[in-house]
Amino acid sequence: MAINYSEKIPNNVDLAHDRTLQRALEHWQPHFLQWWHEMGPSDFERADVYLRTATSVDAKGWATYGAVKMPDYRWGIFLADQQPDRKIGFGDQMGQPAWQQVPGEHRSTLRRLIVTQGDTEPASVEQQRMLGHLCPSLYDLRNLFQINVEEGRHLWAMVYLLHAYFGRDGREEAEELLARHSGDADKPRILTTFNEPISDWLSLYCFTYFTDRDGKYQLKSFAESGFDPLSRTCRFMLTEEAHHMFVGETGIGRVVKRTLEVMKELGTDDPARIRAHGAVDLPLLQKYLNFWCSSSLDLFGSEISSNAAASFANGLKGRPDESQYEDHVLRDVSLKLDTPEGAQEVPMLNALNEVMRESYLKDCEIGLKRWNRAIERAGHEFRLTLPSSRFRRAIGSWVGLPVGPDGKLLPKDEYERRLYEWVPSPEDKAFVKSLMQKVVEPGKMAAWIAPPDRGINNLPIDYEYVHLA
Ligand code: BYC
Repeated sequence: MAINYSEKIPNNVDLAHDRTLQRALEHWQPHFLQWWHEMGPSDFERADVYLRTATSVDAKGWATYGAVKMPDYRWGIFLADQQPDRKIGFGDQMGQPAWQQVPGEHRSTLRRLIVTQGDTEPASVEQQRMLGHLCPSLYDLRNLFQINVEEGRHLWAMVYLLHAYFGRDGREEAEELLARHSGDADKPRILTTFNEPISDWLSLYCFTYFTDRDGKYQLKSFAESGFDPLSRTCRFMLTEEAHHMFVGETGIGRVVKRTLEVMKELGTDDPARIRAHGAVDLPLLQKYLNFWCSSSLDLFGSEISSNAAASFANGLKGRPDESQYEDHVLRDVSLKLDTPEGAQEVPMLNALNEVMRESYLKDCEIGLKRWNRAIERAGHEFRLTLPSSRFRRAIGSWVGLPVGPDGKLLPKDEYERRLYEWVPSPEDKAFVKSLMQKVVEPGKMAAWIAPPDRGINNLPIDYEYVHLA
């Protein structure tokens, strides 16, 4: 179904034929806009931004480009097309028809999952609120805003589900999604990573590389859900998500490229000289990777989780790309897990968070291989790595243990003494912050980052992607 843009809330769910739902969402809409005004990108409301907007959910219409002022962006409700006769693809009810309504017995679990997903979307916009003032180029500024408006739309996607399928509880949860705030002492966001400040662009690239990739995995696991409206919503969200990870991967790649140029120019790999020249030395980049990767690993939950087991067995949350597996019930299998107490044989159902975390880590390797190839080609020995999944964990069996990024247990005092060898110290952060000087001349880049290989939608790199008012 094409998206109807003449309505107050653009949608492809035939909202006009459900007056009660339409009214409820139209009541929430001004609250969302007020939140955007107060907590969204600071100060750029009058700028014309070259944004893509979905005009339909198919390949032709999902990316239509044009200059838009962000408050006028048409946030709406877009579900991927329904697959006729879709069946539940995993768990104890595998093969039964997918649910078009919420099964009563799974109501509170589904609501908790949808709320947790929904909470991350506005949280990320809040985290990135001030970055526009420090942008390394207009190209990057536009990408930031594209991500921000789409995270806003992903909030709409979850709020639609809450309003349409969870009655009064759902409407209350939708209000709460605008009331919690990233980093707020009294009402923080639900998941820890979404309360971490993102105050520089190196953090933004790491966040979009690692944390948005968790988003990809979580959305893929919901795309498998037996609750069909959730599956369809997440399938369309995934189309948009790819660009966010692209910003992360190419962003870090451009930082590496620029650093290698500076190293060549200066004929040194001495971090102090590279910093003095206004670029990010590779060991510093490694610390940022360690920080955001380890934080994002927590987002998969505990290695051994009865929540994960129940969600899978009940057909609510599958594994990403469930069809690639042979066994979709997992009642008779187990997995050996390394825990601080030694190897442990765990029913596979209870180990699904870990299964997902491991496939996520494999996906994370792809960018590292690419960046390391560039470093190798430039003739340097240094290699970027992913930290061990036991490092700096705040969730699961390794929580709080003094483990280094190589995965080895250390004496507590050594761990504490050396932590700033592995994650950014206050001085590192201050240095990175000092690099963040706003560059807004079309085609110009900040000195710490190389230009992208190409512009957006086949436009040149020096196109005026954001026309500042
Ligand atoms: N921080 O059995 P456990 C994205 C809680 S990113 C704080 O270990 P479970 C995006 C957990 O809630 C994707 N608390 O784990 C990216 C539970 O509390 P309750 C977001 C945490 O339940 C960038 C308790 O610990 N989507 O889209 O199997 C920009 C024990 O739970 C954390 C989702 O996360 C944490 N890190 O799995 C924008 C999908 N981890 O309920 C957007 C929805 C765990 O006992 N969420 N806890 O009070 C879920 O599927 C699950 O809730 C989790 C946890 C995977 C997060």
